[in-house]
Amino acid sequence: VFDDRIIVIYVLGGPGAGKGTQCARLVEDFDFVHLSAGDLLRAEQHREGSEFSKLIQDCIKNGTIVPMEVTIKLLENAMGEAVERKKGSHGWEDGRGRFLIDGFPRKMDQALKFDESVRAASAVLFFTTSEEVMLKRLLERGKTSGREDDNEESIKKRFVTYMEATMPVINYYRSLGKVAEVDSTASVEEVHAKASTVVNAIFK
Ligand code: UP5
Ligand code: MG
Repeated sequence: VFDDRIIVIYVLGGPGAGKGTQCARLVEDFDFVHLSAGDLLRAEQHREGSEFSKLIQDCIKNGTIVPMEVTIKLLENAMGEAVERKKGSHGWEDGRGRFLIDGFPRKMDQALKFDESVRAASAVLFFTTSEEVMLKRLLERGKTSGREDDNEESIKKRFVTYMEATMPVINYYRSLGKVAEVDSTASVEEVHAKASTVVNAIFK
């Protein structure tokens, strides 16, 4: 469990909405540690001796959600390591640790569990655009990404999971007044400008 010096912002949005791209940009402006749940799962999938390799691979290919115990453990470990790393260097400027948790929580049970047992999120940064735009971006990326889920069949499944499991999470945080929505249809620069404004407002 992390105390109230740690600030967590969940970054959500459909597959290909631009979560990872925007998080990377926000890290440059604000002193965030960016943790992508998908990247952590892919690293675990390829870690030699991991007992979860096959499970993670199947879930990612089918666009389904890896059991939360696995993902939460990976996130918690990565957060702990980041806090230690920061202590070892000069630390966070104002003593407050800032995390962007990208692509998580994707399902209500994960949201409640993480908020309660790791750290409650202060806000949700929600990137939105049409499925048409997301599909186009992912197919384009698929030409070079090597990601096993950047093909039309997997992408369609990811969209279904997103609508069925993740939208309820966004609506839940919306009911708590925690969601800041950013249209991510425009260029990376334009979206970044809007996202920066939103993050500034969160820290006010
Ligand atoms: N691009 C980005 N922004 C652009 C812009 N404004 N204009 C033009 N192009 C833009 O962007 C996608 C592509 O679009 C890139 O090529 C980029 O250059 C371009 P990116 O920033 O990567 O979008 P992102 O929203 O991060 O898309 P990603 O594919 O990562 O989203 P997913 O949510 O589908 O993938 P994630 O890695 O989070 O999860 C993968 C799988 O892991 C899940 O399907 C699931 O099986 C599993 N998972 C879990 O089980 N649990 C978790 O908690 C998390 C993941
Ligand atoms: Mg991503």
